[in-house]
Amino acid sequence: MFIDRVEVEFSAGKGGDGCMSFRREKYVPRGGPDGGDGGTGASIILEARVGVNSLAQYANRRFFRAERGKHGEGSLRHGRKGQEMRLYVPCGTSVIDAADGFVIKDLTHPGEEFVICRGGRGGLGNARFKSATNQTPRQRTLGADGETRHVILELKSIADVGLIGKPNAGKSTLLSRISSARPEIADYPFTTKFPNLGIVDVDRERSFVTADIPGLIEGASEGHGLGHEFLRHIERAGLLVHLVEPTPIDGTDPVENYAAIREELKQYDTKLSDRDELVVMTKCELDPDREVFTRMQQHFEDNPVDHKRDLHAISAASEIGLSDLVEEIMQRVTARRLEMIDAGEELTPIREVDVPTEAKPKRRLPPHKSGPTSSLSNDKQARDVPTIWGKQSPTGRTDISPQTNETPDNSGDTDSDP
Ligand SMILES: Nc1nc2c(ncn2[C@@H]2O[C@H](COP(=O)(O)OP(=O)(O)OP(=O)(O)O)[C@@H](O)[C@H]2O)c(=O)[nH]1
Ligand SMILES: [Mg+2]
Repeated sequence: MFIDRVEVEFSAGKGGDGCMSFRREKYVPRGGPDGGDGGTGASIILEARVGVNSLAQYANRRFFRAERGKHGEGSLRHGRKGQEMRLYVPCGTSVIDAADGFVIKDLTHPGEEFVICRGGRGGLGNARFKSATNQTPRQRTLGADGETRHVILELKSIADVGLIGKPNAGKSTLLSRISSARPEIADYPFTTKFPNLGIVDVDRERSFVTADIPGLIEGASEGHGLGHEFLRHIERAGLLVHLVEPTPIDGTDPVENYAAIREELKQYDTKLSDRDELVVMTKCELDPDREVFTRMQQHFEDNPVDHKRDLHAISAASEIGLSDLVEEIMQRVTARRLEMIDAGEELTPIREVDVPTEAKPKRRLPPHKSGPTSSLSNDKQARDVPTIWGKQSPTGRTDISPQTNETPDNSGDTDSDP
């Protein structure tokens, strides 16, 4: 299930209470205060991760509570701190304050993380209060409450290109032809109900991410069709590819359809309607005389605002114009990426393999196994081998006597003695 907006409440763990205790032991007079501190409560951390594609794990759970710190105990034992709670979200998730609506954090890069709720501090045990003038302190403090936050998690997909157009225009078909994504395709409107992302590999070095979203219709801003909420998934895209089919099944005029979708974009956000746009006439084999194509060109000439828009004709079915379109998109995406780099912005890696991973910390060996004397380690010493005679030479080697089981001949020496 694809979920792109959830409302949840996060509560960090409470700190453990400090302990009040005195050492009482036989033969230990005046043992003194020995109450330990409480442990810190666990914090909640949100981390963006490549491979997490939806907020589905938050859909059926309203509250997330982290572990509390344990209380302190006597004999100066401190309470254990709570185990931090790390939650993963897709790259492109905005964390929004539910009450005031401001964006707390935008998690766009893989590995980007932040502490959304900090755990409460543990209380102090009475041993902390001892002093020359307070030798039997009966004070201790209680653990502090952890932070609580009521937030909205909203996913705005990260894509370089957004495909827009009326239902049935051929958006999903185009995505399936140029990338390895396999969205649902059918000859009825609103086949696509949630965004699909696909990576288009132009050649070995160059690739871009494309987002296919549900079809827009006139009045989408008033809730017609599937509404226009899903336009947020192309908000981050630097280039819009507007698909227009020449022979809509509902018999509407393609040029009017184009103008209606432009109007819907303006209604959603003027920033989105001002974005760089390529207009693509799909199913061009159904318009052999290029009659609709010419009318579309005429429309751009008549409308100074739309004058600069490039018009392409493609056919996903007969693969006409696809490679030219992909090359044109790649060039525009590359130009935008260079602009972003010049502006000091960081580019988001598009594949898991592109994400820099921290080198694994080397396992530390104890000195007797890693130092210069490691060869003398007990592990590498020759083992005593039990023998039938049970005799061992001082070098550690077992002396094997001849089969006759004779003892070394010392008698001669003895005899020679005077
Ligand atoms: N003849 C022809 N048909 C096409 C072409 N491209 C797509 N189609 C057909 O057009 C129909 C709609 O295609 P989709 O890709 O599902 O259209 P969509 O824009 O994703 O539609 P929604 O998801 O409903 O918004 C399907 O039956 C496709 O087979 C083409 O180049 N030529
Ligand atoms: Mg579709």
